[in-house]
Amino acid sequence: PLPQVLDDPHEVEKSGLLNMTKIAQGGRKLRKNWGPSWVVLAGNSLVFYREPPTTAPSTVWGPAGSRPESSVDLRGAALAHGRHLSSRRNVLHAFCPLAPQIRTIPGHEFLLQSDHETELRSWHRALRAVIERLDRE
Ligand code: I3S
Repeated sequence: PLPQVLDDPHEVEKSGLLNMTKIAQGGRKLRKNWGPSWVVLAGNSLVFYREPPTTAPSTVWGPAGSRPESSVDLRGAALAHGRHLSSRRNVLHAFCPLAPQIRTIPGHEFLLQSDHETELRSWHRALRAVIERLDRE
């Protein structure tokens, strides 16, 4: 699914450095593996890069020429506070179903975390706005 977004880049709505761990993939629970990630919100997607861009950010998809580590489709996604899933502070839990309209099918789940509460709140708002927009489409 990723080449499509690279061929047709959407405007970046938000990007920044967060701590991230996947916790489930295709409904299968994964062992946590927290690490820093350069996160880019654009179009229907949330894209994860290992490194922040070295050149002018915001209009490009992460570092020029670098491949994303992974990405998720936000259609049908749901957000929740991650307090039940982590001892860390300011944790956001995101669930992305494999089929956008079928939220009962297990999908991908990950946690986003920042030491700065305002930063995590602002990501929560931005993600919620995109998910709500996609819900109306
Ligand atoms: O949900 P858990 O199992 O308490 O998550 C912790 C573990 O993943 C731990 O690694 P080990 O697999 O070596 O136990 C990590 O170091 C912790 O960071 C995880 O918990 P937090 O509360 O940081 O999400």
